[in-house]
Amino acid sequence: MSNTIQWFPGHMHKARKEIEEVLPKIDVIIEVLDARIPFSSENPLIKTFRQKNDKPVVKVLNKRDLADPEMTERWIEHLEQDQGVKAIAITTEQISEVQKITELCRKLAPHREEMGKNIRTMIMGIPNVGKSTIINTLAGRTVAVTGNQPAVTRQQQRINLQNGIVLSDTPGILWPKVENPHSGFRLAATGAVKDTAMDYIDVAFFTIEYLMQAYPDLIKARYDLDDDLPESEIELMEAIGRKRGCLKSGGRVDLHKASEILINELRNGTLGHITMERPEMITEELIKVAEDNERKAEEKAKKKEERRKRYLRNKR
Ligand SMILES: Nc1nc2c(ncn2[C@@H]2O[C@H](COP(=O)(O)OP(=O)(O)O)[C@@H](O)[C@H]2O)c(=O)[nH]1
Ligand SMILES: [Mg+2]
Repeated sequence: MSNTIQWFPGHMHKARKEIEEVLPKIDVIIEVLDARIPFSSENPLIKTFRQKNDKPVVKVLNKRDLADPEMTERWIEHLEQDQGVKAIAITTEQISEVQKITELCRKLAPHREEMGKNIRTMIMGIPNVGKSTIINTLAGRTVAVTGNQPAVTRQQQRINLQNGIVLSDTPGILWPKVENPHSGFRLAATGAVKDTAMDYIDVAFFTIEYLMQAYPDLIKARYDLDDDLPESEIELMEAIGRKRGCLKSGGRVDLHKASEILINELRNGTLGHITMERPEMITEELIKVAEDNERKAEEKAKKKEERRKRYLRNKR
């Protein structure tokens, strides 16, 4: 299984340097996450920034309109266990919800208001979580370009909201995590990362495996399937394909077409309100990723030792 999300260490380094330069003049970080994947849509650097500079953070779970409301509640509770963190779920479709972000900023930096000074905030997050839409909504006008923007350097935005809050955009681009392969799949499935070189079929199989245990009723309802869902991912994908007429000559199911349908319907919400990860799943995954890394390191050390022995033998 290959993880194909583009990762540019050079860009990352530049973003990091630029952010670290401005952070001392920031009072509150506004970290925007995708409510469907609150863990996978994090950028690991933000936590480092926050802890090193001792900055409070508002974690905004955006696109809650697509997520499972019960899971969103659990994520908020989980995220707020961290010191200096307030979490809120919003959809940019509701202006009143977006405006609540500024209320939380005030709660996190009361000393600035007491001094009669603006609260200086910085909005951070991986691409596509809705940062620009939030900025425009708070500004009440279009100041940031939204939608599918190529990863180019733009001018940094800084807007005085005229309500005691100054909002700046992150300089540079913060990429999502790439170490956890599950996160890669979830980012692709939700459309957080669009044109990955990932195969639709791989993404769909990963997705259906999760959905068949987490949201079987939504799958049954959407694809008009019997109460007993097939046990394997491939059978289920075939059943979905047959229901949607994705057939190749000879009557075989066109798995690629079926996969596209599943992924598109997940992304645009027609499948229902779905959250692709739960707090307790993540703990297990992180342990596994750490174990995998350790195993790889051991294998590498072993190979190195074997090479060394071979070399010494040949020399004799
Ligand atoms: N369903 C849904 N889509 C949203 C929401 N907020 C933003 N989007 C969409 O997400 C995409 C990325 O938004 P954008 O603001 O450009 O994200 P940025 O890359 O973080 O600046 C756009 O197509 C937005 O219309 C939301 O609350 N719900
Ligand atoms: Mg943007």
